[in-house]
Amino acid sequence: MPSIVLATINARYAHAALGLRYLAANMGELQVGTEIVEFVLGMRAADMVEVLLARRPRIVGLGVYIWNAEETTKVAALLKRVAPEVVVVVGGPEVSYETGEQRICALADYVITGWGDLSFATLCRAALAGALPHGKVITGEQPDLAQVALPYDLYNDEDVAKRFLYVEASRGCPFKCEFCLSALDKTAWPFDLDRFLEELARLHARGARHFRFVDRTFNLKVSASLKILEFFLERLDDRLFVHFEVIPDHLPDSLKAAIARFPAGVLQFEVGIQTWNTDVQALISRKQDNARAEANLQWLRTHSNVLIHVDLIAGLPGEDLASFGRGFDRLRALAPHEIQVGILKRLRGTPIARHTEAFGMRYNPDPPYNVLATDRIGFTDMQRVARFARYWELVGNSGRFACARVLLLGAAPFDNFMRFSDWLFAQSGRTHEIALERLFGLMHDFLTVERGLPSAVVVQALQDDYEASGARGRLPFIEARSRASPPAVSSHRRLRQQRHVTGNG
Ligand code: B12
Ligand code: SF4
Repeated sequence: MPSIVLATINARYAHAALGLRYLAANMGELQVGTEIVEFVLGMRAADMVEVLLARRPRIVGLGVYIWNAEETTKVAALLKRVAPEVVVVVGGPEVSYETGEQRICALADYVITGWGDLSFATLCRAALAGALPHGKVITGEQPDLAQVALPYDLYNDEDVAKRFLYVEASRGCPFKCEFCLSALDKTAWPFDLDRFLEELARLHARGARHFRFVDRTFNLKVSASLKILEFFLERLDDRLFVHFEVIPDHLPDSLKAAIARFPAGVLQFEVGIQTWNTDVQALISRKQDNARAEANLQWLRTHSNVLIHVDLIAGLPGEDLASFGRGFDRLRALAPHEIQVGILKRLRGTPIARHTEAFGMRYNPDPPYNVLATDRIGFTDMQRVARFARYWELVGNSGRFACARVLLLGAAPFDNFMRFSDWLFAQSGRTHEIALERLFGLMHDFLTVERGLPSAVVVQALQDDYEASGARGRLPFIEARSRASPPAVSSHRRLRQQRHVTGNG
């Protein structure tokens, strides 16, 4: 039985927790008595506590992040109620700042802020020796990365076969974007590259093919980026998939040459644009050369096979809806594979808080701390943007409406999609769980009735999308409508009606 359990609630099963594996890898002599237990959002707190207590731990360490803060608070509360003798330690980005304001910190016996790699083991040693420290909040020690044991052997065979494997070639970020927690880092610290690549090679030899780099900026130090890309170029196969977070305005020719050698389906870049508005960029201390970013995105789209996801943030201080819309259209013109529209969040500890009063920023007091209104975007419009973001995932990013999307966006993507989004919500009253086939029908109605596009054109586009999704036969809403035709109508007339709808007549 382990005496120490390290647990967290992941956003989904596919996301394995790298942070806990670092802690476990650095437990030293305590490692044999340490077990990692991972949960997934949606599980009941009492059931999680039962799983934890079944291990009869003396210490439970909980990894707390924005996506699991509320659930983990419930776990900590139940744990301390049922088994008060268990020492509960919390750590992770969510409890690294504003600890005095959080119920989970009040419930826990100890809070380790920041890096936990070495400090968790130190605390456990003290606790097991009966020498518990007095203060509750412990500042995590920043380790010399050369001294940190790498955690990759702790990915088990199931992780290797079925989950995203998070890997880390560097920690920290030298930039200071005020909405981001990494703005608090002084710089970026690299792991020894050869040592890291040896670990990657071992994972690859065990069958791992899905790697996600958590480095804040993969292309910061080009010599290291090139070496990593070379590593993967030497191991290309049909299953390989590698994800990187990339800054958009830094793609020197040597890097482009390496990127261009990858076939389709291997590389995915998440590129933060966040805003094109230079006044807003200045306000939030984001240094970005827009012209260069634009040229690089264009290059990636036309000269490489990289799958490009670009992030935009709505609700930044100083940005109104019109400016956000212009930014969306500017990005759309560059045709990235996905645009990820996020609503600004006030993450605990981030410097963006300094703009709260001047820009009338009203944030949700509970996770995910999304902005509800600003002096330029009122609550009602922010709600509209949030629905826009959700529907954009369904229609714009899902890849299911490649043909119909062209009709939908037309020459004014933001305005047209916002109109669709408002209409769709009025019709359906929901942003989740809209059956795909119903969505096809609603798209048809919007494009024909609201936008006045010819039915034949719309049906053809939707039918093409439907077939591209692997479905056979006619679109179900057309089928349903033809079935619903009154029996008195002659088959000849029914056929004519049907042709009218399908555009084949
Ligand atoms: C992977 C990831 C995700 C995954 C989820 C992973 C999972 N396990 O489920 C996905 C893609 C789903 C995701 C989504 C989001 N994420 Co995210 N994500 C990350 C990312 C890139 C990597 C995390 C990681 O493995 N880091 C490497 C390890 C080594 O660091 P670490 O986890 O921080 O762990 C260290 C310490 O925190 C501490 N520690 C960790 N656990 C414990 C436990 C104990 C007991 C102790 C003592 C210490 C300790 O010690 C570790 C070693 O030093 C980070 C950025 C980053 N590079 O860290 C952002 C990050 C965690 N995400 C962040 C945010 C804001 C989000 C989103 C809200 C973004 C959005 N869409 O707007 C969403 C929320 C999703 C939701 N469902 O609500 C913020 C977190 C803010 C917060 N307070 O938690 C981060 C830090 C990014 C940032 N720079 O702002 N994310
Ligand atoms: S948004 Fe990206 S570049 Fe800016 S501080 Fe965060 S990680 Fe660094």
